[in-house]
Amino acid sequence: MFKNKHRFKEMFVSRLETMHGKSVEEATLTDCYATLGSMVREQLSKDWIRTNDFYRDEPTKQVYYLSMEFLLGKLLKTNLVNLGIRDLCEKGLGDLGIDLEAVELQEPDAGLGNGGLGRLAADFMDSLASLQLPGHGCGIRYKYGLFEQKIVDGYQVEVPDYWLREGNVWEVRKSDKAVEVPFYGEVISVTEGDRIRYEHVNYEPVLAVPYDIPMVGYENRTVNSLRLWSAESAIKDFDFNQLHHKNYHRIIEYKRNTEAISEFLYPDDSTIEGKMLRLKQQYFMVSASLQSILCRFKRKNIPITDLPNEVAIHTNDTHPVLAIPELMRLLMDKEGLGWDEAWDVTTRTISYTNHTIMVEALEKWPIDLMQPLLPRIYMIINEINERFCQQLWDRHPGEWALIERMAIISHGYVNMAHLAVVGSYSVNGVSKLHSNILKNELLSLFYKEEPYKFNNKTNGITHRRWLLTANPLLSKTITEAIGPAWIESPEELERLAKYADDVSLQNEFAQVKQKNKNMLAKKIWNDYGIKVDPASIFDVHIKRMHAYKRQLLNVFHILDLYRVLKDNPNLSIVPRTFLFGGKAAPSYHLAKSVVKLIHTVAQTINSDTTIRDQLKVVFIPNYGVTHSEQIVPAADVSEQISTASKEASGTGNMKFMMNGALTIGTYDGANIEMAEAVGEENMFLFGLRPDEVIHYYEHGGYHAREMYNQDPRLKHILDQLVNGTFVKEDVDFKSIYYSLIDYDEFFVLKDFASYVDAQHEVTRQFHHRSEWVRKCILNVAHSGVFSSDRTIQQYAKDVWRLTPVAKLNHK
Ligand code: 26V
Repeated sequence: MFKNKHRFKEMFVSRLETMHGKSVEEATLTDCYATLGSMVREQLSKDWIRTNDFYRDEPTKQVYYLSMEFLLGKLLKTNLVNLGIRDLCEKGLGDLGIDLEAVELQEPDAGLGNGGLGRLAADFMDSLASLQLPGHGCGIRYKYGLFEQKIVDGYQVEVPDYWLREGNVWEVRKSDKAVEVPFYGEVISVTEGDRIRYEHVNYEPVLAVPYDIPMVGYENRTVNSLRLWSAESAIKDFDFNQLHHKNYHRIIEYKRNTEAISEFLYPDDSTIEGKMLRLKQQYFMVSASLQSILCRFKRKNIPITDLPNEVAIHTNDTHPVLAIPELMRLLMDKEGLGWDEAWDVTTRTISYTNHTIMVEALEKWPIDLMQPLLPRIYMIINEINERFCQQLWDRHPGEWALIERMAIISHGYVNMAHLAVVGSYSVNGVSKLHSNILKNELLSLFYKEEPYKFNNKTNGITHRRWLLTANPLLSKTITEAIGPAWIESPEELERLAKYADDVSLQNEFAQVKQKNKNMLAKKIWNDYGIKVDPASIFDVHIKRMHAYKRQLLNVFHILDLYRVLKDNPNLSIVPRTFLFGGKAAPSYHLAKSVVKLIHTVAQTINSDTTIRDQLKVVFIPNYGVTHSEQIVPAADVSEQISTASKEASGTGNMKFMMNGALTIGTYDGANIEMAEAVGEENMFLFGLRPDEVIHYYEHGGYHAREMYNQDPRLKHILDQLVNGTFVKEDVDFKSIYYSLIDYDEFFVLKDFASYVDAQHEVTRQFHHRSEWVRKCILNVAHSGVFSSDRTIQQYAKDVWRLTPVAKLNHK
């Protein structure tokens, strides 16, 4: 590592000169970022190679985490922290008149994910490396990440996110490790002695080129890899030039179609639009990853049937579940195994996590789409289905309806969740509640057949990024109170609990929160020109925009508060700042209308001087990982108000808890386990319980219009949406109005009263400063169990059966 500050400065100056031909005085912050980034990558490359060599030479089981999304955010800061050199760099750069924080902010966010599922994958990478577990990510190197959200006249406008514009210092292209992925073509059978072998011919090859990104462990010299695949033309430039003019256009089209595969991340977490390209992406990632995994495994010269002892392959939701038929294909067609042997290996290698019960997000591929694109894969899925249905028939003779409901292929579609459950040895949900819903509702028929496959792994977040790095002030306070052990063992945070009543610790906590709020207020002023009162309650709702996450419920509470203030001009309340942030899928009109509504409400309230700045509403545009890191440490109140049963787990909820915000939330996802950990009295829980919601669904919902008629507050709010209060042309808000009055699928009106009561309680308790801060301390103290280290240890032990490689430290 950089030996000392003096040496670091010398290296930095000289690297700046060679890379950019500039002196320190001339250098821009971007130059400094590129320079420091390249120095850091160089520094970690020795450990990276060493880790790889170790994994190659030692008999250690590896896990490969297949995910269509890795929402990495920025890497420089965490890499510096994990390498233990951030202080040195900060001081060294400080001497040169350069602000490290400003340099770090130059890095573009790697936004290769939609939300929770993608960020979870990134947090898992951090925990795997920090726990010295041999685990790697496999994904796609999208040229464009999740769209950039611009707000024009209050509306969301999507702009492509070309995050690779200035290159990516962290990635290493490995052309020699490229593999070919076959699309289209036909399958022929070849008889070889007493067996039939299938061959996929006349296919269109796509070259998959890997780019590896180092995943740095926390102060342990372990550097794992995230391998992201890029799609390229499989036709060499030479052949390209030789091609006859007549073919030219076809070749150009092929090249364009090929490169399109790794061009865009699908910005949709609720529907499966643009289906063909998405399916191509999935197979592309899965096939390339499996080919490279098998290639690495085969270098060990052990029988292929030993694969499950050496390798675990995890599928992050159903998106990579073509891994099941693809592994079958490789084992049978390339390695010569028979069906039964291949099936045995496959079903002992692959495991699956479900991340949602929202029906729209459960993937089903039309056969008409899959069969021509992936003929061999479809053939294998068909065979898996046939055998599975036969097995069901043997167990439940004559039960046609049951078999139809469980089939992998039915009514012209391939049901990916069914394929996932049948083809893997472990199926898990991401919170206790969600795992129970899988067992008792969504996948109950499968649970009855193979109960032993089902288990729970409650999500977690990396406390290194979300507390240690994102909230240095709080980290320092915690370390001063209980020592630094929590950094390695986050469950040690528990020791804070006994100081919850300690007035001096309470003061420290309060001061830290205030400083973080001041910083955020300053940023909001600088970036958006909105003045927010740092003494007000910072009430934060940041996550993807979705009806089930109920940003609307929050807006309705704001509108209600606003009405109260308007009706009582002399009333003084605890001032509140409501912060929103989140992207809506481009085709999700209702969610986009809610973005517009928030802006409209913000404009009305923020410009109304009669309420004397007691309310402010701010929408942070283009919400992403970096915003989250800046906002979470400054939050007083964390909004986790999804319709009970709908949020599989949530991970934002854990980030706020760990940073000492109090949660206002429903009995949903991991909120319930947070309450178990910290005690319900230290949160603000409200609303329908999951079983009540499920009961309503089973009985056709409830009468939303009655709520509207009964509660004058609701009537007033809803009428405002359509009576011209906000804008003359209320088209957008009319759709919101009718979505609630007609059906109210997510129980916004039903939970309104209970939510408003809970919010009153928030206000009441915020007055009692000492009591409030005591609760903040208790939340932090009991948040250790939500570290992704705990989650990953559970996966490693119960699902993947891995052992840490502590030896790496001492080499
Ligand atoms: C579905 C699709 C369908 C095709 C287009 C692209 C796309 C992208 C994502 C999804 C499913 C998203 C599921 C998801 O993000 N679930 C979230 O997972 C978090 C981590 O487990 C969990 O905390 C959240 O509660 C859950 O909503």
